Amino acid sequence: MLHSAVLNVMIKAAHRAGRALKRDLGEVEKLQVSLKGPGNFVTAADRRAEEIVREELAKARPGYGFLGEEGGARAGTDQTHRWIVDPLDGTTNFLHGIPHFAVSIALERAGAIVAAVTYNPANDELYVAERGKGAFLNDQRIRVAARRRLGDAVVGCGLPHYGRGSAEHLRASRYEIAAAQRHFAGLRRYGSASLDLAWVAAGRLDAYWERNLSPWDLAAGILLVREAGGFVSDADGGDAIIAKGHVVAGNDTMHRELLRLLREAAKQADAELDDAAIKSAHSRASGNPELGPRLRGDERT
Ligand code: LIP
Repeated sequence: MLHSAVLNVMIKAAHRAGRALKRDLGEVEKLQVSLKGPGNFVTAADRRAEEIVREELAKARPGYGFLGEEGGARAGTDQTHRWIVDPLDGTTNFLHGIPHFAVSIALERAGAIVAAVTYNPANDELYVAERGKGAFLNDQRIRVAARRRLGDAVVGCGLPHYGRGSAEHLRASRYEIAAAQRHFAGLRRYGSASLDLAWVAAGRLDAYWERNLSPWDLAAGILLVREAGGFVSDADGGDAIIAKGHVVAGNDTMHRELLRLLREAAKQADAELDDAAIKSAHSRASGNPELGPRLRGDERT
């Protein structure tokens, strides 16, 4: 299949980094059983993969800026182009030997994502898109799923976990999960935002949402979903996905309905907080020393 020159550069970089990660995954599997675990090794693998991607991209387009998860932002001489790169999205999966992670590369031109590559080296699945040219998985055209009934839909999400996410985020996610459980046929949490978005583009997931993400988790996936005919926005329904770090994606119906459910969940979470604050104020006013601290403790969950 014929790709543009710049997409070929991105594919080459993803393949090279992916090959290195696949070799490293074998090592990670051995290190699982060691007392020290594979932590340091994975950090080094992540950095190596970013270096490979950066080097490969810089060879072809030396002036472009670069934003990577590991090395941060590097300005280029060309002010209109920037690579946004996650060399290893799904680090926790990788660390545990779970073969669901990706090298994700996006090209931004004058603030808009114009090309995207997301590659899972473990199963050799390569997702690519260019603005206006459609989205492809291993050279086959992909489209978002056509399902309209929430009760038939399988939806992906990302959830706050140990060391990640504020108390507010945790509280909201409890209501979001409950809403998803009430309405959808299935809820999945795979641990790699770039692949979740690629899977929405490929019609495997009917919809997906996650908060608290970074630009490199999101950039390529936004274009993949749009080029596959899907809708993607921030959780407020706007276009500030990268700036706000939250995302909702699906076909038009799923996207709209998921946004609605998330708004309702946010209201319920706010009401819980107000309720706890009122009860706490009452207990302080009535001088009940038992009730106040206990309720304040509940707020922290
Ligand atoms: C993960 C992100 C991933 C997201 C997960 C998690 P990890 O972090 O990279 O994209 O879906 O919720 O936050 O595993 O790479 O540290």
